[in-house]
Amino acid sequence: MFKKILIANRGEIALRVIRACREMNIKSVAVYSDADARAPHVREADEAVHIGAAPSAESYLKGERIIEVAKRLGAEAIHPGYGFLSEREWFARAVRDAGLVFIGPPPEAIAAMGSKTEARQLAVKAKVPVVPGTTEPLADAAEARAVAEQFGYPILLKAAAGGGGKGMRVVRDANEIAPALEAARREAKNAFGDDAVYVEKYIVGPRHVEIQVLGDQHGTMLSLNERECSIQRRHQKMIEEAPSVAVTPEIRRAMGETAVRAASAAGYYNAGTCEFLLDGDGKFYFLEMNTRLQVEHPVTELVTGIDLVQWQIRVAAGERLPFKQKEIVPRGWAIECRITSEDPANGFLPSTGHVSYLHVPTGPGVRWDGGIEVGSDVGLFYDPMLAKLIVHAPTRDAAVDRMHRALLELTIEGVESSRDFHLRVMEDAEFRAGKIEIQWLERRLASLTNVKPPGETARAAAVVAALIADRDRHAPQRTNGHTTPSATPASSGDSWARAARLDALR
Ligand code: MV4
Repeated sequence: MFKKILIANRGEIALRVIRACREMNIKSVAVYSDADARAPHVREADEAVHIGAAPSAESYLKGERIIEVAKRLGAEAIHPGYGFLSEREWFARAVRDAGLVFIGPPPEAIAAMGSKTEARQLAVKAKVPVVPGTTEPLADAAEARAVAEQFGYPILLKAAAGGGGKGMRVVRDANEIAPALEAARREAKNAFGDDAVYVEKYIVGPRHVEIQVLGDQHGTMLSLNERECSIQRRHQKMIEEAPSVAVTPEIRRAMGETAVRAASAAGYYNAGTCEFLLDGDGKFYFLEMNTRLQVEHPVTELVTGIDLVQWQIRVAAGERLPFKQKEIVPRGWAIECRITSEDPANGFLPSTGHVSYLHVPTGPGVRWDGGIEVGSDVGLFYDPMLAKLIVHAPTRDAAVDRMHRALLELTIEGVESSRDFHLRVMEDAEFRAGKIEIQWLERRLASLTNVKPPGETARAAAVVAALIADRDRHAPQRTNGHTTPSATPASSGDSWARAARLDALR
């Protein structure tokens, strides 16, 4: 086993990997930018090395510099986390060429899955169902029209180099094809430096369901079953769960076998995720493969009991997976809420500030994978995700209740967060019934972020003003500028207690 691992990342995922290392008696090396000099991952690692200025292009994306640090400090392997260098083929290759181990898939598999058209060709060859469409980039609009006439409108133009919805255009009739193709090409060129676009039939109202796979370097590839990821906004997932209410044991087996076939066809090992669209009839289509550990991996860990990060490290070191597919049975229900520094009451505007108070939920079945603490400064250099709140319970209903309870316990002061938004989702009847698909959140957003009954905001503000006035009468010596509550209480039930608690804190 490795004696020392460098973590080429920051925030909650760096802490997650450091925790796995410590449990495995492996030394950890953190790297950090100017902005992260006092970040928790720097303190928790056994060693930490400054690698550059705050912008990620000058620090967390400096692959060669990070490899130099690993060699100098005697680390044998590098864990890339997610984002940053995690899906850069050149980095995985450079790590290998430096005589170190990249804790992830081989560079060849990253390259094969990085091109959407190449991934589709690979899938078709492996008899993996894909959405009807082309597997080669389009030459012109006439070609797209021919596909549309074969499968019917709407169609979807997609960037071959794409991901995250960039360079994507829905086309509803023949007249829209030419301008949509031009727009998709322009967007793809800007985002990926490659204007290749292909076409698929547009699937209306599907769920986004993905399969976690885990493979060793001796030919074992396992499906760790599905995650339901339909609750997303502008291609950013906000809530994930495992299992999915829409996945029957038959679909689970078929989708799992399909994901294993796709991964094996790419020569994959380590942890990876195959994304699918699942329609209302139980038909599923392979979309793409993410060749990294994903943000939402904890829900899979909680329902399978398998520590994905520890197994990533073990298989990277050459160990064999000791599990059999039939031993992997989902137990209970897990839900994750991404706690971001975005203000739901203000169009999810990114919020910045100094974390002046933090109360983290605990109690039965609650897990907090966080990257902030009291004293953290939340800026705009990196992703707005502050933490993930994850719960596990015997049933979906119990998990929703538990998440609601945990969110009520959560207090973050000094920066706006998505907490209240998540509370409203947990209270939503459609969400509770599991009636969700990829468009659900954007359709419901207005009502979820503005559910205050008329007059409640004013009433809540009046109560808070009275509390503040009362406190100031008893403690007139207060000096700092925090005289108004930073969060407007969002609904009855939790708002009064919270207002009083915030006031007591001040
Ligand atoms: C689709 C689709 C409908 N039909 N492909 C969005 C990002 C990229 N990973 C693929 N995406 C989609 N591809 C066909 N043929 C709908 C989406 C899509 C989506 C997929 C997953 C999660 C959220 C989504 C939100 C909007 C559109």
